[in-house]
Amino acid sequence: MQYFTIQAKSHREAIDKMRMQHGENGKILTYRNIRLGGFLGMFSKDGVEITGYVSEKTNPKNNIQTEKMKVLETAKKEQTLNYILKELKELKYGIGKSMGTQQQDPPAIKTVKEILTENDFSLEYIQKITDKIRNKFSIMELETTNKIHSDLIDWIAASISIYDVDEKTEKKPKIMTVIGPTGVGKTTTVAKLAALYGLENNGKKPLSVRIITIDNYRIGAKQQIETYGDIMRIPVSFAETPSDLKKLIALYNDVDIILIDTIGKSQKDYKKLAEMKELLASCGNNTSTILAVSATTKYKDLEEILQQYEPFKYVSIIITKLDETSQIGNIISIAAEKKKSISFVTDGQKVPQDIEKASIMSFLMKLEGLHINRELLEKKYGKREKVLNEVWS
Ligand SMILES: Nc1nc2c(ncn2[C@@H]2O[C@H](COP(=O)(O)OP(=O)(O)O)[C@@H](O)[C@H]2O)c(=O)[nH]1
Ligand SMILES: [Mg+2]
Repeated sequence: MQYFTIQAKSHREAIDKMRMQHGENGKILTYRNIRLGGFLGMFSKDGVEITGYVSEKTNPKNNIQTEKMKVLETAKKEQTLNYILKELKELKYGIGKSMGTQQQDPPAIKTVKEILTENDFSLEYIQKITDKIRNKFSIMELETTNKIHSDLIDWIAASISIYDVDEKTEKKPKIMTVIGPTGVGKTTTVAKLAALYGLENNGKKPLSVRIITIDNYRIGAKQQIETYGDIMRIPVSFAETPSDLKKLIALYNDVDIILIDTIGKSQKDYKKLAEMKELLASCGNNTSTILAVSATTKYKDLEEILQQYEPFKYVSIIITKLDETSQIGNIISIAAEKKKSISFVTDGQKVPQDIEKASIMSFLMKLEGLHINRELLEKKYGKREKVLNEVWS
């Protein structure tokens, strides 16, 4: 039981003080008149003193009153309040998570999940990004997306790895082999690449380029690449066996670039894939194999394709058909998770202009639902490189 003693100038004031401190639960036990203040018995005044105790019986109405009083008391202790506020600000959602407590997503996390899902990012990717956000930002900051927006873009940008084919100085001739599933646009891309390197472009001196195709299986395939070769005046040859391929490469020993277009086989056709691998093995070590995948492919299928082509030891990826989709999260996710770099992107059927060297910006510009400040981001990540002017269409 809690007891109290209250002194005041009058009975009324003593009761008021007691109500202030203890609400309706203050009960009076004794009452007496006293002298208050003064100095050596002089100048003192009449007063009263009450003693009493705090009843533990609670009355809901009074309780609210008491609570209010308590809050006001605490509010006065500003220092304490500021301290609590500071602690709260620094409290991260990640902490609660690591303690295994279930909690609702704060607004910013919810929004980010929605945006990334809309863009077709994988669950694993979304999880990684939201973990980063939780660990960096406080509960207060996660009330809106304002604070996290630019970090989100930076993290996405950081997850994209670009492969610059031209930076790698290999000895001549440089052999680029394009592999990948049927219909993704390998042949079209080889024609675009041939133009990119073999035609005069933006004042750059054209390189000597040769095309070899080992796609002799499909009717019309031969004609398709030959037509491109004719228009660009770039020689096209055909190889059916490893020895054909070896002979051709030896023949082109002084050119700058040899582009090899390959058979488009389903990634499920293991036998054909193995045959092709054997054939390509005769190209030697100076080959940079590039896997072409279409941006329109589902994440799950991309996973399987990347896996099936793993034995070819491709060094980079070309993303085709970027024009056919507005969601590119699938591509960014799979490349990030499998640690693959992207060398080119193609965004249309027109040969040769619908190709560009992959750049961070070419992906960021396609993200939906994020505020992309192009100028600012270009300063950070460089411009997109539209490599070809319209030579012909
Ligand atoms: N929209 C679009 N279509 C493309 C692109 N690249 C290739 N294609 C088309 O995809 C189809 C298959 O292309 P092809 O080069 O024959 O594919 P391959 O079987 O891998 O050699 C053709 O109709 C091409 O015009 C691209 O970037 N965007
Ligand atoms: Mg083809």
